Amino acid sequence: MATEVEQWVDEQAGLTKPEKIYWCDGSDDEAHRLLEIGMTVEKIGGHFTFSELNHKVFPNAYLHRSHPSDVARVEHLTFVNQPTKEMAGPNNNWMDPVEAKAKLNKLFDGCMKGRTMYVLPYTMGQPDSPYAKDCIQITDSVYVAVSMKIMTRMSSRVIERIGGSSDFVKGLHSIGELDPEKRFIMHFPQESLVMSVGSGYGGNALLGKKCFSLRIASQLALKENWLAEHMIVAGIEDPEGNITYITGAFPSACGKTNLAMMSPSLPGYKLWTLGDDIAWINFGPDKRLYAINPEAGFFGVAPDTCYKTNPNMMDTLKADKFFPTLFTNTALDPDTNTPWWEGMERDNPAPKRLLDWQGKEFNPGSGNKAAHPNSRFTVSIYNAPTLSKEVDNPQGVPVSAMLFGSRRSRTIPLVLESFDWNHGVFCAATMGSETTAAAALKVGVIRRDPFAMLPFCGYNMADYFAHWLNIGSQMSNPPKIFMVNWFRVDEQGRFIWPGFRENIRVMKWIIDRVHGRVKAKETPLGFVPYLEDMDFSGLSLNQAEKERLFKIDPSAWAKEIEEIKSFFSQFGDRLPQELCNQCEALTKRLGI
Ligand code: GTP
Ligand code: SPV
Ligand code: MN
Repeated sequence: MATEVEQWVDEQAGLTKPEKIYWCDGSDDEAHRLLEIGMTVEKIGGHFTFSELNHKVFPNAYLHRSHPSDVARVEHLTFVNQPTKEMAGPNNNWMDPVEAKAKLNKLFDGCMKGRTMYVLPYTMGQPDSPYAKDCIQITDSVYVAVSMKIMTRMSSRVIERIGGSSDFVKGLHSIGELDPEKRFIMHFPQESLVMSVGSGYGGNALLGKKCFSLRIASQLALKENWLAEHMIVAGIEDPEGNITYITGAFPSACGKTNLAMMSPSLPGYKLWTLGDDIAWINFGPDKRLYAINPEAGFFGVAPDTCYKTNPNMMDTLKADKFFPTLFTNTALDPDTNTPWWEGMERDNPAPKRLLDWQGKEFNPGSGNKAAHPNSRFTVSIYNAPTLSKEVDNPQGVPVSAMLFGSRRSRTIPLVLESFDWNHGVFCAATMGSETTAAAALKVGVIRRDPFAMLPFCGYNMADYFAHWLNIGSQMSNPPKIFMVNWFRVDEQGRFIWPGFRENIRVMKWIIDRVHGRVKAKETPLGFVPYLEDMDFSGLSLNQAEKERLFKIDPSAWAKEIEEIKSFFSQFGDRLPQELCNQCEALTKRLGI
Protein backbone atom coordinates (compact mmCIF):
# COMPACT_ATOMS: atom_id res chain seq x y z
CA MET A 1 0.00 0.00 0.00
CA ALA A 2 1.24 3.47 -0.80
CA THR A 3 2.50 5.56 2.12
CA GLU A 4 1.06 8.98 2.93
CA VAL A 5 4.11 10.59 1.31
CA GLU A 6 3.68 8.56 -1.88
CA GLN A 7 -0.02 9.32 -1.98
CA TRP A 8 0.54 13.03 -1.54
CA VAL A 9 3.24 13.11 -4.22
CA ASP A 10 0.95 11.12 -6.58
CA GLU A 11 -1.85 13.60 -6.05
CA GLN A 12 0.43 16.56 -6.79
CA ALA A 13 1.74 14.80 -9.91
CA GLY A 14 -1.88 14.24 -10.99
CA LEU A 15 -2.46 17.96 -10.64
CA THR A 16 0.76 19.36 -12.11
CA LYS A 17 1.28 16.61 -14.78
CA PRO A 18 5.10 16.50 -14.98
CA GLU A 19 6.85 14.48 -17.66
CA LYS A 20 9.05 12.80 -15.04
CA ILE A 21 9.21 12.46 -11.28
CA TYR A 22 12.63 12.35 -9.61
CA TRP A 23 13.12 11.65 -5.88
CA CYS A 24 16.20 13.45 -4.57
CA ASP A 25 18.59 11.77 -2.13
CA GLY A 26 20.57 14.89 -1.18
CA SER A 27 23.95 13.46 -2.29
CA ASP A 28 26.82 15.39 -3.87
CA ASP A 29 26.61 13.25 -7.02
CA GLU A 30 23.02 14.24 -7.41
CA ALA A 31 23.88 17.95 -6.93
CA HIS A 32 26.48 17.58 -9.72
CA ARG A 33 23.81 16.15 -12.01
CA LEU A 34 21.30 18.88 -11.13
CA LEU A 35 23.88 21.61 -11.72
CA GLU A 36 24.71 20.00 -15.08
CA ILE A 37 21.02 20.10 -16.03
CA GLY A 38 20.96 23.77 -15.01
CA MET A 39 23.99 24.49 -17.19
CA THR A 40 22.89 22.61 -20.30
CA VAL A 41 19.11 22.09 -20.33
CA GLU A 42 17.05 24.26 -17.99
CA LYS A 43 16.67 27.92 -18.90
CA ILE A 44 15.30 31.00 -17.10
CA GLY A 45 14.32 33.94 -19.32
CA GLY A 46 16.53 32.85 -22.24
CA HIS A 47 19.71 31.82 -20.40
CA PHE A 48 20.76 28.67 -18.56
CA THR A 49 19.86 28.41 -14.86
CA PHE A 50 23.48 28.01 -13.77
CA SER A 51 26.94 28.86 -15.01
CA GLU A 52 30.14 27.59 -13.47
CA LEU A 53 32.33 30.18 -11.74
CA ASN A 54 36.10 30.14 -11.32
CA HIS A 55 36.66 27.28 -8.88
CA LYS A 56 40.24 28.36 -8.17
CA VAL A 57 38.88 31.48 -6.45
CA PHE A 58 35.42 30.29 -5.36
CA PRO A 59 35.54 26.48 -5.08
CA ASN A 60 32.28 24.69 -5.99
CA ALA A 61 30.59 27.97 -6.90
CA TYR A 62 27.90 28.56 -9.54
CA LEU A 63 26.14 31.71 -10.70
CA HIS A 64 22.37 31.93 -11.08
CA ARG A 65 20.55 34.85 -12.71
CA SER A 66 16.89 34.92 -11.87
CA HIS A 67 14.08 36.31 -13.94
CA PRO A 68 14.43 40.13 -13.65
CA SER A 69 10.94 40.38 -12.11
CA ASP A 70 11.75 37.75 -9.49
CA VAL A 71 14.40 39.13 -7.15
CA ALA A 72 12.85 39.42 -3.66
CA ARG A 73 10.08 38.20 -1.40
CA VAL A 74 6.66 39.46 -2.46
CA GLU A 75 4.71 40.24 0.68
CA HIS A 76 1.61 41.46 -1.19
CA LEU A 77 1.34 38.03 -2.85
CA THR A 78 2.00 36.07 0.35
CA PHE A 79 -1.06 34.75 2.20
CA VAL A 80 -1.65 33.02 5.51
CA ASN A 81 -4.91 31.17 5.07
CA GLN A 82 -6.04 30.45 8.59
CA PRO A 83 -9.66 29.26 8.91
CA THR A 84 -10.74 32.86 9.65
CA LYS A 85 -9.35 36.30 8.77
CA GLU A 86 -9.35 37.19 12.46
CA MET A 87 -6.96 34.31 13.18
CA ALA A 88 -4.56 35.53 10.47
CA GLY A 89 -4.72 39.05 11.92
CA PRO A 90 -4.27 42.47 10.34
CA ASN A 91 -0.61 41.78 9.52
CA ASN A 92 -1.28 38.99 7.01
CA ASN A 93 -3.02 38.72 3.66
CA TRP A 94 -5.80 36.20 3.99
CA MET A 95 -8.09 34.22 1.75
CA ASP A 96 -10.68 31.63 2.66
CA PRO A 97 -8.72 28.33 2.55
CA VAL A 98 -11.24 26.59 0.27
CA GLU A 99 -11.33 29.50 -2.17
CA ALA A 100 -7.54 29.82 -2.05
CA LYS A 101 -7.07 26.12 -2.91
CA ALA A 102 -9.46 26.41 -5.85
CA LYS A 103 -7.59 29.46 -7.15
CA LEU A 104 -4.18 27.81 -6.75
CA ASN A 105 -5.26 24.47 -8.17
CA LYS A 106 -6.08 26.27 -11.41
CA LEU A 107 -2.57 27.73 -11.54
CA PHE A 108 -0.93 24.39 -10.66
CA ASP A 109 -3.08 22.40 -13.12
CA GLY A 110 -0.66 21.09 -15.74
CA CYS A 111 2.06 23.60 -14.77
CA MET A 112 4.82 20.95 -14.93
CA LYS A 113 3.90 19.60 -18.39
CA GLY A 114 7.11 18.62 -20.21
CA ARG A 115 9.16 19.24 -17.08
CA THR A 116 10.61 17.17 -14.23
CA MET A 117 9.07 17.16 -10.79
CA TYR A 118 11.72 16.93 -8.06
CA VAL A 119 10.68 15.49 -4.71
CA LEU A 120 12.91 16.81 -1.91
CA PRO A 121 12.87 14.98 1.45
CA TYR A 122 14.49 17.07 4.20
CA THR A 123 14.48 17.85 7.89
CA MET A 124 14.59 21.27 9.49
CA GLY A 125 16.84 20.83 12.52
CA GLN A 126 19.52 18.24 13.20
CA PRO A 127 17.71 14.92 12.53
CA ASP A 128 18.36 13.57 16.06
CA SER A 129 16.95 16.67 17.69
CA PRO A 130 13.61 16.27 19.45
CA TYR A 131 12.74 19.61 17.84
CA ALA A 132 13.51 18.57 14.22
CA LYS A 133 10.66 18.38 11.73
CA ASP A 134 10.42 16.16 8.65
CA CYS A 135 9.33 17.80 5.42
CA ILE A 136 8.71 17.06 1.74
CA GLN A 137 8.97 19.77 -0.90
CA ILE A 138 8.01 19.31 -4.51
CA THR A 139 9.54 21.67 -7.06
CA ASP A 140 10.15 21.94 -10.81
CA SER A 141 13.28 24.10 -10.44
CA VAL A 142 16.81 22.69 -10.23
CA TYR A 143 17.88 26.00 -8.65
CA VAL A 144 15.45 25.37 -5.81
CA ALA A 145 16.48 21.72 -5.50
CA VAL A 146 20.19 22.59 -5.26
CA SER A 147 19.48 25.50 -2.88
CA MET A 148 17.50 23.19 -0.59
CA LYS A 149 20.43 20.76 -0.46
CA ILE A 150 22.54 23.61 0.94
CA MET A 151 19.95 25.18 3.23
CA THR A 152 18.41 22.06 4.80
CA ARG A 153 19.36 18.54 5.77
CA MET A 154 18.16 16.77 2.65
CA SER A 155 18.36 12.98 2.56
CA SER A 156 16.39 9.94 1.42
CA ARG A 157 16.57 8.79 5.05
CA VAL A 158 13.82 11.31 5.77
CA ILE A 159 11.41 9.15 3.77
CA GLU A 160 12.26 6.21 6.06
CA ARG A 161 11.82 8.36 9.14
CA ILE A 162 8.38 9.48 8.03
CA GLY A 163 7.48 5.87 7.13
CA GLY A 164 3.71 5.47 6.95
CA SER A 165 3.02 8.56 9.03
CA SER A 166 1.12 11.60 7.82
CA ASP A 167 3.15 13.83 10.15
CA PHE A 168 5.28 15.73 7.66
CA VAL A 169 5.26 19.30 6.36
CA LYS A 170 4.18 19.61 2.74
CA GLY A 171 5.47 22.16 0.26
CA LEU A 172 4.29 22.33 -3.34
CA HIS A 173 6.32 24.68 -5.53
CA SER A 174 6.37 25.50 -9.22
CA ILE A 175 8.04 28.40 -10.96
CA GLY A 176 4.96 28.37 -13.19
CA GLU A 177 5.34 31.05 -15.83
CA LEU A 178 7.38 33.36 -13.56
CA ASP A 179 4.59 35.81 -14.19
CA PRO A 180 4.11 38.34 -11.34
CA GLU A 181 0.38 38.29 -12.15
CA LYS A 182 0.26 34.56 -11.46
CA ARG A 183 2.51 34.49 -8.41
CA PHE A 184 1.26 33.41 -4.99
CA ILE A 185 2.87 32.11 -1.83
CA MET A 186 0.10 30.63 0.27
CA HIS A 187 0.20 28.98 3.68
CA PHE A 188 -2.36 26.60 5.12
CA PRO A 189 -1.26 26.29 8.76
CA GLN A 190 -4.01 23.82 9.68
CA GLU A 191 -2.63 21.33 7.14
CA SER A 192 1.08 22.17 7.54
CA LEU A 193 0.98 22.95 3.82
CA VAL A 194 2.63 25.65 1.70
CA MET A 195 1.75 26.19 -1.97
CA SER A 196 4.00 28.53 -3.94
CA VAL A 197 3.77 29.34 -7.62
CA GLY A 198 5.34 31.83 -10.02
CA SER A 199 8.62 32.62 -8.25
CA GLY A 200 11.99 30.89 -7.92
CA TYR A 201 13.39 33.41 -5.40
CA GLY A 202 14.68 32.33 -1.94
CA GLY A 203 12.02 33.17 0.60
CA ASN A 204 9.24 32.56 -1.95
CA ALA A 205 10.50 29.20 -3.18
CA LEU A 206 12.75 27.53 -0.57
CA LEU A 207 9.73 26.48 1.43
CA GLY A 208 11.65 25.16 4.44
CA LYS A 209 12.87 28.68 5.19
CA LYS A 210 10.45 31.52 5.94
CA CYS A 211 7.31 29.64 4.84
CA PHE A 212 7.71 26.62 7.08
CA SER A 213 10.33 27.51 9.72
CA LEU A 214 8.61 30.79 10.55
CA ARG A 215 5.03 31.13 9.26
CA ILE A 216 3.86 27.54 9.79
CA ALA A 217 6.23 26.85 12.70
CA SER A 218 5.18 29.99 14.62
CA GLN A 219 1.66 28.57 14.70
CA LEU A 220 2.95 25.18 15.92
CA ALA A 221 5.05 27.02 18.52
CA LEU A 222 1.97 28.83 19.84
CA LYS A 223 0.18 25.51 20.29
CA GLU A 224 3.17 23.66 21.73
CA ASN A 225 4.65 26.40 24.00
CA TRP A 226 7.83 27.29 22.13
CA LEU A 227 9.10 30.09 19.87
CA ALA A 228 9.91 30.17 16.14
CA GLU A 229 11.80 33.39 15.47
CA HIS A 230 13.61 35.45 12.81
CA MET A 231 16.81 35.36 14.85
CA ILE A 232 20.48 34.58 14.73
CA VAL A 233 22.00 32.23 17.31
CA ALA A 234 25.60 32.81 18.38
CA GLY A 235 28.04 32.20 21.21
CA ILE A 236 30.33 34.99 22.41
CA GLU A 237 33.55 33.83 23.99
CA ASP A 238 35.18 36.31 26.40
CA PRO A 239 38.93 36.53 27.14
CA GLU A 240 38.44 34.11 30.10
CA GLY A 241 37.12 31.49 27.67
CA ASN A 242 33.48 31.57 28.85
CA ILE A 243 30.86 31.36 26.11
CA THR A 244 27.56 33.24 26.50
CA TYR A 245 24.83 32.35 24.00
CA ILE A 246 22.61 35.03 22.53
CA THR A 247 19.85 35.29 19.94
CA GLY A 248 19.27 38.38 17.81
CA ALA A 249 16.24 39.45 15.79
CA PHE A 250 16.74 42.07 13.07
CA PRO A 251 14.43 42.75 10.11
CA SER A 252 15.55 41.51 6.70
CA ALA A 253 18.82 43.09 5.54
CA CYS A 254 19.48 44.77 8.91
CA GLY A 255 22.58 42.87 9.98
CA LYS A 256 21.83 39.33 11.18
CA THR A 257 24.31 37.51 8.96
CA ASN A 258 27.01 40.06 9.70
CA LEU A 259 26.49 39.77 13.45
CA ALA A 260 26.29 35.97 13.34
CA MET A 261 29.69 35.80 11.58
CA MET A 262 31.43 38.67 13.31
CA SER A 263 35.19 38.77 13.57
CA PRO A 264 35.53 40.80 16.80
CA SER A 265 37.90 43.75 16.80
CA LEU A 266 38.50 43.52 20.59
CA PRO A 267 41.38 41.22 21.54
CA GLY A 268 40.49 38.01 23.35
CA TYR A 269 36.90 37.85 22.10
CA LYS A 270 35.59 35.21 19.68
CA LEU A 271 32.23 34.68 18.13
CA TRP A 272 30.84 31.21 17.41
CA THR A 273 28.13 30.86 14.75
CA LEU A 274 25.05 28.67 15.16
CA GLY A 275 22.59 30.40 12.84
CA ASP A 276 22.07 33.61 10.89
CA ASP A 277 18.33 33.81 10.18
CA ILE A 278 16.01 31.49 12.10
CA ALA A 279 15.90 30.16 15.67
CA TRP A 280 13.58 27.61 17.22
CA ILE A 281 13.56 28.14 20.97
CA ASN A 282 12.27 25.58 23.45
CA PHE A 283 12.19 25.15 27.21
CA GLY A 284 14.88 22.75 28.41
CA PRO A 285 14.40 20.43 31.40
CA ASP A 286 15.85 23.21 33.63
CA LYS A 287 13.11 25.59 32.38
CA ARG A 288 15.66 27.79 30.63
CA LEU A 289 15.28 28.61 26.95
CA TYR A 290 17.41 26.64 24.46
CA ALA A 291 17.86 27.61 20.80
CA ILE A 292 18.51 25.53 17.70
CA ASN A 293 18.96 26.74 14.13
CA PRO A 294 16.64 24.64 11.95
CA GLU A 295 18.65 25.55 8.82
CA ALA A 296 21.96 24.20 7.56
CA GLY A 297 23.11 27.07 5.34
CA PHE A 298 23.23 30.81 4.82
CA PHE A 299 21.17 32.65 2.22
CA GLY A 300 22.98 35.92 2.73
CA VAL A 301 22.95 39.41 1.24
CA ALA A 302 26.00 39.81 -1.04
CA PRO A 303 26.42 43.61 -1.35
CA ASP A 304 28.81 45.05 1.23
CA THR A 305 30.16 41.61 2.17
CA CYS A 306 33.94 41.91 1.96
CA TYR A 307 37.10 41.19 3.95
CA LYS A 308 36.85 44.58 5.67
CA THR A 309 33.28 44.04 6.94
CA ASN A 310 32.88 40.28 7.17
CA PRO A 311 36.11 38.32 6.63
CA ASN A 312 34.58 35.14 8.06
CA MET A 313 31.88 35.14 5.40
CA MET A 314 34.44 35.72 2.65
CA ASP A 315 36.37 32.72 3.97
CA THR A 316 33.14 30.71 4.14
CA LEU A 317 32.43 31.51 0.48
CA LYS A 318 35.94 30.46 -0.50
CA ALA A 319 36.08 27.29 1.62
CA ASP A 320 36.54 24.09 -0.33
CA LYS A 321 34.36 21.88 1.87
CA PHE A 322 30.65 21.47 1.36
CA PHE A 323 29.34 21.08 -2.20
CA PRO A 324 28.10 23.42 -3.81
CA THR A 325 27.85 27.23 -3.29
CA LEU A 326 25.51 29.48 -5.30
CA PHE A 327 25.57 33.18 -6.15
CA THR A 328 22.28 34.72 -7.25
CA ASN A 329 21.99 38.02 -9.16
CA THR A 330 25.49 39.22 -8.39
CA ALA A 331 27.55 40.92 -11.09
CA LEU A 332 30.31 39.01 -12.87
CA ASP A 333 33.90 39.88 -13.67
CA PRO A 334 34.09 38.24 -17.12
CA ASP A 335 37.89 38.24 -17.21
CA THR A 336 38.33 36.18 -14.05
CA ASN A 337 34.86 34.54 -14.11
CA THR A 338 34.32 35.50 -10.47
CA PRO A 339 31.23 37.07 -8.85
CA TRP A 340 31.35 40.75 -7.93
CA TRP A 341 29.13 43.07 -5.93
CA GLU A 342 29.14 46.62 -4.59
CA GLY A 343 31.29 46.84 -1.46
CA MET A 344 34.03 44.54 -2.80
CA GLU A 345 35.91 47.64 -3.96
CA ARG A 346 36.73 48.20 -0.27
CA ASP A 347 39.12 45.24 -0.55
CA ASN A 348 40.35 45.61 -4.16
CA PRO A 349 39.71 48.11 -6.95
CA ALA A 350 36.61 47.19 -8.99
CA PRO A 351 37.38 45.21 -12.16
CA LYS A 352 37.63 47.28 -15.34
CA ARG A 353 34.85 45.32 -17.02
CA LEU A 354 31.75 43.92 -15.37
CA LEU A 355 28.59 42.20 -16.48
CA ASP A 356 25.63 43.34 -14.40
CA TRP A 357 23.24 41.01 -12.56
CA GLN A 358 21.29 40.44 -15.77
CA GLY A 359 24.44 39.56 -17.71
CA LYS A 360 24.60 42.84 -19.65
CA GLU A 361 27.71 44.97 -20.08
CA PHE A 362 27.84 47.30 -17.05
CA ASN A 363 28.31 51.04 -17.42
CA PRO A 364 29.66 52.46 -14.13
CA GLY A 365 28.50 55.95 -15.15
CA SER A 366 24.88 54.81 -15.46
CA GLY A 367 24.04 55.30 -11.77
CA ASN A 368 22.80 51.69 -11.63
CA LYS A 369 24.26 48.98 -9.42
CA ALA A 370 26.14 46.12 -11.07
CA ALA A 371 24.89 43.55 -8.55
CA HIS A 372 21.22 43.56 -7.59
CA PRO A 373 20.89 45.16 -4.09
CA ASN A 374 19.25 41.93 -2.92
CA SER A 375 21.75 39.65 -4.65
CA ARG A 376 22.65 36.73 -2.40
CA PHE A 377 24.90 33.75 -1.83
CA THR A 378 23.75 30.30 -0.73
CA VAL A 379 26.45 28.48 1.20
CA SER A 380 26.66 25.71 3.77
CA ILE A 381 27.02 26.68 7.43
CA TYR A 382 29.59 23.86 7.67
CA ASN A 383 31.96 26.02 5.58
CA ALA A 384 32.09 28.69 8.28
CA PRO A 385 35.42 29.05 10.11
CA THR A 386 33.43 30.36 13.10
CA LEU A 387 31.16 27.30 13.28
CA SER A 388 30.16 26.57 16.88
CA LYS A 389 30.92 23.06 18.10
CA GLU A 390 27.35 23.05 19.44
CA VAL A 391 25.81 23.46 15.99
CA ASP A 392 24.56 19.88 15.87
CA ASN A 393 23.69 19.64 19.55
CA PRO A 394 20.16 18.20 19.41
CA GLN A 395 19.12 20.14 22.55
CA GLY A 396 20.42 23.49 21.32
CA VAL A 397 22.25 26.12 23.38
CA PRO A 398 21.03 27.95 26.51
CA VAL A 399 20.02 31.54 25.74
CA SER A 400 21.25 34.26 28.15
CA ALA A 401 20.32 37.35 26.15
CA MET A 402 17.93 38.20 23.35
CA LEU A 403 18.76 41.16 21.10
CA PHE A 404 16.39 43.14 18.91
CA GLY A 405 17.85 45.53 16.37
CA SER A 406 16.66 47.66 13.51
CA ARG A 407 17.58 50.62 11.34
CA ARG A 408 16.61 53.77 13.24
CA SER A 409 18.44 56.96 12.41
CA ARG A 410 17.38 58.91 15.52
CA THR A 411 15.28 57.14 18.16
CA ILE A 412 16.80 53.93 19.54
CA PRO A 413 20.18 54.20 21.34
CA LEU A 414 23.18 52.11 20.29
CA VAL A 415 22.21 49.66 23.03
CA LEU A 416 19.42 49.56 25.58
CA GLU A 417 18.56 46.93 28.18
CA SER A 418 14.90 46.47 29.03
CA PHE A 419 13.77 46.83 32.65
CA ASP A 420 12.38 43.28 32.62
CA TRP A 421 10.86 40.64 30.31
CA ASN A 422 7.50 42.38 29.79
CA HIS A 423 9.16 45.71 29.04
CA GLY A 424 11.44 43.84 26.61
CA VAL A 425 8.39 42.35 24.89
CA PHE A 426 6.98 45.89 24.57
CA CYS A 427 10.26 47.15 23.05
CA ALA A 428 10.34 44.25 20.58
CA ALA A 429 6.63 44.60 19.76
CA THR A 430 7.07 48.27 18.89
CA MET A 431 10.21 47.85 16.84
CA GLY A 432 10.27 49.83 13.61
CA SER A 433 12.81 49.86 10.85
CA GLU A 434 13.70 51.77 7.71
CA THR A 435 12.82 49.42 4.84
CA THR A 436 15.44 47.74 2.63
CA ALA A 437 15.66 45.88 -0.68
CA ALA A 438 14.99 42.40 0.81
CA ALA A 439 11.30 42.75 0.09
CA ALA A 440 9.69 44.35 -2.92
CA LEU A 441 8.63 47.53 -1.06
CA LYS A 442 9.48 51.22 -1.16
CA VAL A 443 12.99 51.46 0.33
CA GLY A 444 13.89 53.77 3.23
CA VAL A 445 10.54 54.45 4.94
CA ILE A 446 9.84 53.43 8.57
CA ARG A 447 7.57 50.49 9.05
CA ARG A 448 6.68 48.78 12.30
CA ASP A 449 8.25 45.36 12.31
CA PRO A 450 7.55 43.75 15.69
CA PHE A 451 10.17 41.17 16.64
CA ALA A 452 11.39 41.42 12.98
CA MET A 453 8.46 39.05 12.38
CA LEU A 454 5.90 41.25 10.61
CA PRO A 455 6.23 39.37 7.29
CA PHE A 456 6.72 35.99 8.98
CA CYS A 457 4.20 35.55 11.80
CA GLY A 458 1.71 32.87 10.78
CA TYR A 459 -1.16 34.08 12.95
CA ASN A 460 -2.64 37.18 14.58
CA MET A 461 0.26 39.23 15.91
CA ALA A 462 -1.73 40.28 19.00
CA ASP A 463 -1.84 36.60 19.98
CA TYR A 464 1.87 36.38 19.23
CA PHE A 465 2.59 39.22 21.71
CA ALA A 466 0.46 37.42 24.31
CA HIS A 467 2.42 34.22 23.63
CA TRP A 468 5.71 36.03 24.32
CA LEU A 469 4.35 37.47 27.57
CA ASN A 470 3.19 34.00 28.53
CA ILE A 471 6.59 32.40 27.77
CA GLY A 472 8.26 34.94 30.08
CA SER A 473 5.83 34.24 32.89
CA GLN A 474 7.03 30.63 32.96
CA MET A 475 10.63 31.54 33.89
CA SER A 476 12.03 32.78 37.19
CA ASN A 477 15.21 33.99 35.50
CA PRO A 478 14.42 34.73 31.86
CA PRO A 479 17.05 35.87 29.34
CA LYS A 480 17.74 39.61 29.43
CA ILE A 481 16.29 41.56 26.50
CA PHE A 482 18.31 44.25 24.68
CA MET A 483 17.60 46.66 21.83
CA VAL A 484 20.54 47.52 19.58
CA ASN A 485 20.84 50.02 16.74
CA TRP A 486 23.94 50.29 14.55
CA PHE A 487 22.29 52.88 12.31
CA ARG A 488 22.09 56.21 14.16
CA VAL A 489 23.19 59.09 11.95
CA ASP A 490 24.89 62.46 12.43
CA GLU A 491 23.66 65.82 11.10
CA GLN A 492 25.00 64.94 7.66
CA GLY A 493 23.06 61.66 7.67
CA ARG A 494 26.18 59.49 8.04
CA PHE A 495 26.24 56.44 10.32
CA ILE A 496 27.98 57.44 13.57
CA TRP A 497 28.75 53.91 14.72
CA PRO A 498 31.40 52.02 12.70
CA GLY A 499 29.44 48.77 13.13
CA PHE A 500 30.43 45.31 11.83
CA ARG A 501 33.53 44.04 13.72
CA GLU A 502 33.22 46.91 16.19
CA ASN A 503 29.80 45.66 17.31
CA ILE A 504 31.71 43.39 19.71
CA ARG A 505 32.02 46.47 21.94
CA VAL A 506 28.25 46.42 22.38
CA MET A 507 28.22 42.65 22.80
CA LYS A 508 30.86 42.97 25.50
CA TRP A 509 28.62 45.34 27.49
CA ILE A 510 25.68 42.98 26.96
CA ILE A 511 27.48 39.92 28.30
CA ASP A 512 28.95 41.97 31.14
CA ARG A 513 25.36 42.89 32.07
CA VAL A 514 24.25 39.26 31.80
CA HIS A 515 26.97 38.24 34.26
CA GLY A 516 26.38 41.23 36.58
CA ARG A 517 29.85 42.65 35.91
CA VAL A 518 28.83 46.23 35.11
CA LYS A 519 26.32 48.85 36.30
CA ALA A 520 23.93 50.64 33.98
CA LYS A 521 22.28 54.02 33.77
CA GLU A 522 18.52 54.19 34.10
CA THR A 523 16.74 56.28 31.44
CA PRO A 524 13.06 56.59 30.50
CA LEU A 525 13.69 54.06 27.69
CA GLY A 526 15.53 51.45 29.78
CA PHE A 527 19.10 50.87 30.98
CA VAL A 528 21.99 52.21 28.89
CA PRO A 529 25.75 52.00 29.47
CA TYR A 530 27.66 54.66 31.38
CA LEU A 531 29.92 56.00 28.62
CA GLU A 532 33.02 55.04 30.61
CA ASP A 533 31.87 51.40 30.64
CA MET A 534 31.78 51.22 26.84
CA ASP A 535 35.08 50.18 25.31
CA PHE A 536 35.58 52.90 22.65
CA SER A 537 39.37 52.43 22.58
CA GLY A 538 40.93 52.89 19.17
CA LEU A 539 37.76 54.31 17.59
CA SER A 540 37.76 57.83 16.18
CA LEU A 541 34.59 58.97 17.97
CA ASN A 542 34.54 62.32 19.74
CA GLN A 543 32.58 62.98 22.94
CA ALA A 544 29.65 64.59 21.10
CA GLU A 545 29.35 61.55 18.82
CA LYS A 546 29.45 59.15 21.75
CA GLU A 547 26.67 61.10 23.44
CA ARG A 548 24.67 61.27 20.24
CA LEU A 549 24.64 57.45 20.05
CA PHE A 550 22.57 57.40 23.26
CA LYS A 551 20.69 60.69 22.98
CA ILE A 552 16.95 60.70 23.68
CA ASP A 553 15.17 63.22 21.47
CA PRO A 554 11.80 64.02 23.10
CA SER A 555 10.17 65.29 19.90
CA ALA A 556 11.20 62.16 17.95
CA TRP A 557 9.83 60.05 20.81
CA ALA A 558 6.54 61.96 20.94
CA LYS A 559 6.06 61.08 17.27
CA GLU A 560 7.18 57.50 17.93
CA ILE A 561 4.56 57.03 20.65
CA GLU A 562 1.83 58.31 18.33
CA GLU A 563 2.94 55.78 15.71
CA ILE A 564 3.07 52.95 18.26
CA LYS A 565 -0.46 53.73 19.40
CA SER A 566 -1.76 53.81 15.88
CA PHE A 567 0.04 50.52 15.12
CA PHE A 568 -1.44 48.91 18.24
CA SER A 569 -4.95 50.19 17.48
CA GLN A 570 -5.37 47.82 14.52
CA PHE A 571 -5.41 44.86 16.92
CA GLY A 572 -8.43 46.17 18.87
CA ASP A 573 -9.34 44.21 22.01
CA ARG A 574 -7.06 41.38 21.07
CA LEU A 575 -3.96 43.37 22.05
CA PRO A 576 -2.73 42.30 25.52
CA GLN A 577 -3.55 45.02 28.09
CA GLU A 578 0.03 44.75 29.36
CA LEU A 579 1.33 46.36 26.16
CA CYS A 580 -1.03 49.36 26.57
CA ASN A 581 0.16 49.67 30.18
CA GLN A 582 3.78 49.61 29.01
CA CYS A 583 3.02 52.33 26.45
CA GLU A 584 1.42 54.55 29.09
CA ALA A 585 4.30 53.99 31.49
CA LEU A 586 6.81 54.96 28.78
CA THR A 587 4.83 58.11 27.94
CA LYS A 588 4.88 59.07 31.64
CA ARG A 589 8.59 58.36 32.05
CA LEU A 590 9.34 60.56 29.03
CA GLY A 591 7.12 63.30 30.45
CA ILE A 592 5.21 63.57 27.16
P1 GTP B 1 18.38 38.86 5.72
O1 GTP B 1 19.20 37.79 5.14
O2 GTP B 1 17.60 39.61 4.68
O3 GTP B 1 17.49 38.39 6.82
O4 GTP B 1 19.39 40.01 6.24
P2 GTP B 1 20.36 40.11 7.49
O5 GTP B 1 19.59 40.63 8.66
O6 GTP B 1 21.09 38.84 7.67
O7 GTP B 1 21.35 41.30 7.07
P3 GTP B 1 22.90 41.29 6.68
O8 GTP B 1 23.81 40.91 7.80
O9 GTP B 1 23.06 40.54 5.43
O10 GTP B 1 23.13 42.83 6.40
C1 GTP B 1 22.38 43.52 5.45
C2 GTP B 1 22.98 44.87 5.17
O11 GTP B 1 23.19 45.58 6.38
C3 GTP B 1 24.31 44.76 4.47
O12 GTP B 1 24.32 45.61 3.36
C4 GTP B 1 25.30 45.22 5.51
O13 GTP B 1 26.34 45.94 4.94
C5 GTP B 1 24.49 46.10 6.44
N1 GTP B 1 25.03 45.99 7.82
C6 GTP B 1 25.16 44.87 8.57
N2 GTP B 1 25.74 45.12 9.77
C7 GTP B 1 25.99 46.45 9.78
C8 GTP B 1 26.59 47.33 10.73
O14 GTP B 1 27.00 46.94 11.82
N3 GTP B 1 26.65 48.66 10.39
C9 GTP B 1 26.20 49.11 9.19
N4 GTP B 1 26.31 50.41 8.94
N5 GTP B 1 25.65 48.32 8.25
C10 GTP B 1 25.54 47.00 8.54
C1 SPV C 1 14.91 37.73 4.45
O1 SPV C 1 14.39 38.45 3.59
O2 SPV C 1 14.72 37.90 5.68
C2 SPV C 1 15.85 36.65 4.04
C3 SPV C 1 15.86 36.26 2.64
O3 SPV C 1 16.51 36.07 4.87
S1 SPV C 1 14.51 35.25 2.25
O4 SPV C 1 14.93 33.88 2.22
O5 SPV C 1 14.06 35.64 0.93
O6 SPV C 1 13.46 35.42 3.22
MN1 MN D 1 16.02 36.85 7.00
